[in-house]
Amino acid sequence: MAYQNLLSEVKENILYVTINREKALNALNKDTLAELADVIAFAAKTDEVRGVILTGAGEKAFVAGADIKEFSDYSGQQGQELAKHGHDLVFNAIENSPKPFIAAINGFALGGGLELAMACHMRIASDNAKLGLPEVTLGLIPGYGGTQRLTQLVGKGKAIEMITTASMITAVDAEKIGLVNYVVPQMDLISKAQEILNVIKQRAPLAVAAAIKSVVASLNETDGYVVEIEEFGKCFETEDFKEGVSAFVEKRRATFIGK
Ligand code: CO8
Repeated sequence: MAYQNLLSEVKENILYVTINREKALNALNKDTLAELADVIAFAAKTDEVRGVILTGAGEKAFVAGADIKEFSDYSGQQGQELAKHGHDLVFNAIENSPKPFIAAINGFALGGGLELAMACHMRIASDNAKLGLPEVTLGLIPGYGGTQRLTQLVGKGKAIEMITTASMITAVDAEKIGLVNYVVPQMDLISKAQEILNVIKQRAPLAVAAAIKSVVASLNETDGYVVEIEEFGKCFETEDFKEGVSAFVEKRRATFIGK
């Protein structure tokens, strides 16, 4: 499969997917999301694929979020549509995949990047990784399932603290609160993910798929996702959103006015 923004290959029944926009810290633009949707669908329907390892190119970032430059002038309606589209084709598609997905978090996992990792069934972080949901610094909230999945993984108190402070946490702290399964040196990241998938490969594929489906079914609060998409769209109508994005692009601190 030849993609512009992804590297992908199947080796020994494992599909390796690398988001390959290193200069933009692997930020998720529309084209990357479309390619991810394609490769996720491929994984689901291809018997040869028994598990997926998803990572980012380079040693600095897994994914530094949705591509801020792309959505800077979106309306509320466009924001909602983008979020809904992403939920359906990428984030929920990963979570509902019959094949286990492991996020190998090789650096920053921020905003949509952490949301992507949280949609995966397991997360392994390298010891230099930093994780966070910085959307409120842009006048937004997480729009790719982050308010729901972070709460499921770490509980309400920690989730609200992380989302409202927008603070990044270290990989070690992420492991302490259950946000990642393991922390390993960067050079061991992929081999740790392989080790887990090599065990799963020996198990019954239909039972593995049924187990994933059942665990995911126990967690999903559909209404929460609907609320998140609506609230996310409303953020685009605020002056603070324009200010947050301008400040990011101009590399300065944002001044918010609460409108
Ligand atoms: N989008 C676009 N470009 C980005 C992004 C991003 N999320 N992150 C980094 N980049 C670009 C930078 O603009 C820079 O490009 P250039 O060289 O052209 O100026 C390049 O990547 C390198 O980044 P920095 O120079 O900033 O690198 P630093 O080492 O100084 O800082 C950080 C690294 C701390 C990761 C910093 O880049 C940063 O704060 N990035 C933004 C993180 C962020 O706010 N992420 C959340 C985005 S919003 C989001 O994900 C919403 C999800 C829901 C969306 C739903 C539908 C729209």
